[in-house]
Amino acid sequence: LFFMKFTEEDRSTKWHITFYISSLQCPTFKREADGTESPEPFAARPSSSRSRLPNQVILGTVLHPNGNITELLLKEGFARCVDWSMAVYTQGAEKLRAGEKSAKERKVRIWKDYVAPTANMDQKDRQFVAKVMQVVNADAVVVKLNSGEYKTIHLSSIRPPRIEGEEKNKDKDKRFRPIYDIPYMFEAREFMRKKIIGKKVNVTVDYIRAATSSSETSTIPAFAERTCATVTIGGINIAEALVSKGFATVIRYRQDDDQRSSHYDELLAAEARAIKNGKGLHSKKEVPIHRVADISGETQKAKQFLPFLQRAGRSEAVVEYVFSGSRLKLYMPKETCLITFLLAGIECPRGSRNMPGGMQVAEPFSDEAMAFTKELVLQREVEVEVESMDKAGNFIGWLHIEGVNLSVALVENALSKVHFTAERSSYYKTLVSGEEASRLRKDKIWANYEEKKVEEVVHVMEEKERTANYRAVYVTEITDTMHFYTQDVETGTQLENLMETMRAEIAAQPPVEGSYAARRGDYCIANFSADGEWYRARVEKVQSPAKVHVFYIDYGNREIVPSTRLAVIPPAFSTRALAAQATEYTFAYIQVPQDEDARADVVDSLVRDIQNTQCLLNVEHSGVTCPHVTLQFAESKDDVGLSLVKEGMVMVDVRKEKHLQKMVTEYLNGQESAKTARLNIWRYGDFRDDDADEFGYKLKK
Ligand SMILES: *[C@@H]1O[C@H](CO)[C@@H](O)[C@H](O)[C@H]1NC(C)=O
Ligand SMILES: *[C@@H]1O[C@H](CO)[C@@H](O)[C@H](O)[C@H]1NC(C)=O
Ligand SMILES: *[C@@H]1O[C@H](CO)[C@@H](O)[C@H](O)[C@H]1NC(C)=O
Ligand SMILES: CC(=O)N[C@H]1CO[C@H](CO)[C@@H](O)[C@@H]1O
Repeated sequence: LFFMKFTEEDRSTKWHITFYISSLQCPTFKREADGTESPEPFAARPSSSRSRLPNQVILGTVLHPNGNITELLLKEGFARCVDWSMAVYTQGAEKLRAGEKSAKERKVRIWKDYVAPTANMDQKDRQFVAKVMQVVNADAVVVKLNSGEYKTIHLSSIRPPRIEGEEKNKDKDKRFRPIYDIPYMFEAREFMRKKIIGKKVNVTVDYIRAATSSSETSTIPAFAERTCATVTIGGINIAEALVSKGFATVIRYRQDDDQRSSHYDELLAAEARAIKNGKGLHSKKEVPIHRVADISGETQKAKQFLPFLQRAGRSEAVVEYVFSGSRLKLYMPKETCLITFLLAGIECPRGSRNMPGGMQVAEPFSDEAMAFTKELVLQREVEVEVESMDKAGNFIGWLHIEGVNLSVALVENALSKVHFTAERSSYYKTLVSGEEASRLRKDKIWANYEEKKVEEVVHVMEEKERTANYRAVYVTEITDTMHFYTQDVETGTQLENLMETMRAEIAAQPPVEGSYAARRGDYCIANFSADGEWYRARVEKVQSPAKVHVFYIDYGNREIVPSTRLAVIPPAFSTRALAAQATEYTFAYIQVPQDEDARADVVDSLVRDIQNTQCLLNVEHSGVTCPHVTLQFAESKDDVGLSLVKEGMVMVDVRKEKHLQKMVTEYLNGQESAKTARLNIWRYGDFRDDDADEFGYKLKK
């Protein structure tokens, strides 16, 4: 709406003002090559001879008591929206787009042949929720669909930061890495990564950009086909957020080009704001520079850096790339460097690779291991503990993400084996028990394992009879995983004597508090919190001087104590004088319930029945971490494991060795009676394989 002010003399003049209805373009007359003009469909009769916009125009809206002319023309398919003018339209742009949209959908007038860019797509392919697995550069994401399939999605209508060709080749000696070397690319990627990595997003496909070849004669595509979409999280359009921060710009289109974002006007408005506020790419300030030292594969540099990382303890890192299940590229933000990192303690199946002797085929489950690692850590913030380095300058260590140790997780998921070098580490026990569980489940890499092993065992042991040499032991400790520690009753007095003299000697010459520096693996004496007495112990881990993890070698229990409660072990009482008295065992013929609650019930009942009591013990067969045994109550001579089976608290682990069959049968009979009586785990009946999972048990086939 506009007003004009007329002077006295103007009143005598007749005025004719031409102005344009803002935001519209109506069909007009095209000038043909021969100079004649021909009308586009639905063009009005020419009222004047001009066919091009003059330099200075007046834009306006024509209002009529019946409504809004602009909206009406759009809604009836007489006109289409004009992008540049939409941006200056002060209010209600969405109403105009909606009018145009309605005309398109109804295919009226100029839209009679209109086909929407995604018209031939299924609704479920057009709009869906998916999980973001990776942020690619600064304008695309890889998402995981509900089907488990991965798909690359480009953000509609935006262009990421870029630089021209020559810039790129400026410094020939330096490897060009777009993410760090293109101004604002890193900021853009980080912004997206922090906001959406690992999260569920809404994807609305706007258009599919067809593949284009690099030249008319070439068949090599310059661009592969792209799925372009509007990606939102919690109602925020990621592309709009990027543009408003000045981390991307908006692509301009031909007027009739419909291959664009469904929120195109918002993108334009965001860009206008970013320009006005001098954000990011529109800023007049110096561009932020990321001087990143790439020391992956640089042995010399890596060597200098190693002690620094080792001393640092846990360091922050972002996983930039996953080469395989156990090989990663990390960005260390504090140190601003890139390193190659290998997971310690495990043997991960290798993918196919080129070797001097030819192509090496991939080991089974190498792809699964890689997918597992990618899903868990790619582009996530993690913590690493660097332990050492290999000859090629790759760092080796442990990687933690949200309380999960990746090496342990791979082993627990049957995607890696424990490597012997893990023995020194404080994660060894966890690794080994994870491996044992995977093997029992015959999962993935262990699918064919047991048969082979049992055959060997049977072969060696066929002639052998089961030996039953029960000896008296004292059960001192029961762990959460149903392992237990015992002392031999026979050497019991020796231990008592040793402790008595040791304590007397220490009392006579008390250690200076705080003089002891704990080191992993060392034997020492520890002042046990429960009774304030000295016991022999071994340091398992030094988290900090205030948190030292100790293992009481004569009793099998563990504790975290400050180093002030520790002291040097007097040599006369070392393990040479008397070996560590606690020995670790686990039960033969029974499966440790995987379900935590079920396991806790069993452990409670064991603590009640046998902790700090004398029992009889017989070794049945060897195991990965410790011997598998049967225990008998000292008085009744009843079998402890069998009574658990009979109560329906655990399931039988069926051993195949011939000489153990009599025991196995006895246990299986006990299990049948528990099933019939529907005791404990059998209270819902005999569950099938599928249910077993749910209850946390694995039945053997
Ligand atoms: C005409 O449309 C514009 C934009 O949608 C709006 O701001 C204006 O209020 C409308 N006028 C009438 C009378 O509907
Ligand atoms: C996806 O969109 C729906 C409906 O618009 C909304 O309820 C939901 O919260 C959105 N989800 C995400 C992850 O943004
Ligand atoms: C063990 O430590 C406690 C508390 O620090 C102390 O009171 C006690 O005397 C210590 N015991 C021995 C035997 O030194
Ligand atoms: C110290 C630590 O982070 N340990 C973790 C290693 O990974 C396992 C399994 O993922 C976790 O249970 C441990 O807590």
